[in-house]
Amino acid sequence: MGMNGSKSRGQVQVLMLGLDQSGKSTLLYKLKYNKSVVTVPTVGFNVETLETDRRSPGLTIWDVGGQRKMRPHWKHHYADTAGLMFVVDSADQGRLDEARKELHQMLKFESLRGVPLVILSNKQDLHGALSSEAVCQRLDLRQACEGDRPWFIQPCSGITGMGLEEGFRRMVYLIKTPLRPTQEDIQVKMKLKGFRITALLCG
Ligand SMILES: Nc1nc2c(ncn2[C@@H]2O[C@H](COP(=O)(O)OP(=O)(O)OP(=O)(O)O)[C@@H](O)[C@H]2O)c(=O)[nH]1
Ligand SMILES: [Mg+2]
Repeated sequence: MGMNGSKSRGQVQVLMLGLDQSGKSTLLYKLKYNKSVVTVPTVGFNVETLETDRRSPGLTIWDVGGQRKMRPHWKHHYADTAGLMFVVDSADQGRLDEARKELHQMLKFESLRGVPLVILSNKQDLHGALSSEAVCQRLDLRQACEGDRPWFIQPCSGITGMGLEEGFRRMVYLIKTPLRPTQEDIQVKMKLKGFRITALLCG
């Protein structure tokens, strides 16, 4: 993955969410421009594209503001999302319960059913940052993703850049290798797209 690669095949939308101050905008600009920028809380959203290799779709990253007043708007971005990234400040233990609640609430939406999830366990450069396993437990990730959601937790730092490329590569991998959909998934997806089953064939 890079900034100036050749044209990739198609473009998919990746939604990046997380509490305010978790570091979403910082890590996005670090990855895209290799720069540490001074951010302000995002009101609305930022959109950036990331190039991938020739065989993978390019990523359009939607970085949506995470302040409490912004969170009711998250759901307006769920349609057509191929991948979810949820960023947590792994050094701020006091807000992990709040992060868990927001994450679990988001994952309940039908339109996000089966959409792969990468947790970016950010701010690993700070003293006291929790390990992936500890963050996984605090977010109750196994329970949140049980069933048909592929997921991965990636430690990273938006300041040093550590782990960022790996996290987005993992996202591409999960998007490209979906789990085999179950009958129920197909029915739900068809319903969401407005298909109706008008006749039942009886044997
Ligand atoms: N030490 C450290 N600080 C970070 C890291 N990532 C972001 N920060 C800092 O955290 C603060 C918030 O970063 P933002 O990128 O604005 O956070 P955000 O998640 O986009 O916040 P909203 O736009 O309000 O949702 C800034 O002061 C960043 O410099 C990191 O990996 N390590
Ligand atoms: Mg932001």
